[in-house]
Amino acid sequence: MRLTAVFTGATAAAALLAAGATAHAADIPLRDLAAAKGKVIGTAVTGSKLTGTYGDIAGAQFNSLTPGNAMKWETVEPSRGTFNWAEADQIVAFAQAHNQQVRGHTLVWHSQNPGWLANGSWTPTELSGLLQNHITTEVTRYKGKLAAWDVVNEAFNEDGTYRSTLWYNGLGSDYIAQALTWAHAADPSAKLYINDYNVEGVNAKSTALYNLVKSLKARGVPIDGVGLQAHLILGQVPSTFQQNIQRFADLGVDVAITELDIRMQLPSTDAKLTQQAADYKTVMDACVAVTRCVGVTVWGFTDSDSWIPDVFDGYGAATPYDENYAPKPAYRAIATSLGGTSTPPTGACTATYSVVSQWNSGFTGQVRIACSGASLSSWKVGWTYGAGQQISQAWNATCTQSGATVSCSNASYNGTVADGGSVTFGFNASWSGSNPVPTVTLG
Ligand code: 9MR
Repeated sequence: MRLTAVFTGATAAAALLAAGATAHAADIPLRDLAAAKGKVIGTAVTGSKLTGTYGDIAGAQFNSLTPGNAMKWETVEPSRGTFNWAEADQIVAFAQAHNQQVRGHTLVWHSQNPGWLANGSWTPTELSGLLQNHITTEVTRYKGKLAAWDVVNEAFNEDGTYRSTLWYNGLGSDYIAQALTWAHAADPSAKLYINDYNVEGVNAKSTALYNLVKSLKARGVPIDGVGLQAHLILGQVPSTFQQNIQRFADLGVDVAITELDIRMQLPSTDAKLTQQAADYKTVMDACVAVTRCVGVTVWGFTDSDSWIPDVFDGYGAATPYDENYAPKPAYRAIATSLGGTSTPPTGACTATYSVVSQWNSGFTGQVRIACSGASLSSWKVGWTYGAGQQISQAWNATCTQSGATVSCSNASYNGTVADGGSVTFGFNASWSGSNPVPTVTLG
């Protein structure tokens, strides 16, 4: 299903669907914009979440999926000889149903390996056999169904030396060539990549990767592409990003941006979101500019499904959609880079409805009114509840409900919304059965 957004208002007052919406009615889905440019726009996904709004957006906006964890060794073979393909199969089926590519991730890594493998003690022959068997089993299972595989992940240290891992320590650096060769034998049509982080700009690590790819090509090892993960920090897109993509392309391999996110210190502010949009655009523009850059995958499309807050204390808001599935300025930046329109065609104030918390019979909601390129001196927001919800109390606005129809207007002190500013009001309400998000109009 394609999501639709509702838009009204030819003046400064525009209305936007709230949580559950993707974007403006005039917007063309990212995947259609990308396809017109011959590019991939992908997202990492979690299989269990591929229903409801999450599934709708993943299916409607992206033409490629990467399983965030489902194809890693610890997931597919948690104990030796016992395989669990459930989540990986589910993601591949979802992708097929939505006419999407799948990027397999990842076959050889030092992390997220099952305990039996990581803690075992193996002779080089045993280790080599285990690796060959793993690659052959997994790649064969998905033969013909995957566009690409991140075969080897994160093989280098920051200084460009090989990372000391189970594989390097046991097999030497040629485990990389062997892994590629085995993967190619199992699925000759899948594009085979080496993937790493902190290799977006020209630096010691990316140069080591460059030299490796060059030598693999010279030896005739099947290597098709380089994955630049691009876990970036706000305001810190490397200045040599495009140059670096180009130098890999000039080796005769494809380049994919495989895990893009741009984290910021929380809380997010309008200024940070604007900077983030500029950073997303820089990354997208660099890929669009280089023919052999096949496309960009974001590492989770919503802030509610991002690894960042779990790992970087105090950081988050790294993806193009907020945690309520409202598209952020970064979403629009991606669209713009792919040839979409840069701003909503009319009106530049939006109202976004979201459920902040919910319990058995009640919930707390909020509406955020934000302006960009316009301002308001007073506002009125309305919606119609579809499932019998009833507001009991509101703050920072005066709300009335008549039947299913709710109307909220500004309090005496918050009618003004400046260009670039926002106002939020909240309310408590009851619900039963279901609590769907209504379409909000701002007038
Ligand atoms: O997104 C993945 C997260 O759910 C896992 O907890 C994490 C464990 O390391 O791995 C994340 O994905 C990683 C990816 O596979 C490789 N590059 C770095 C990503 C973020 O850690």
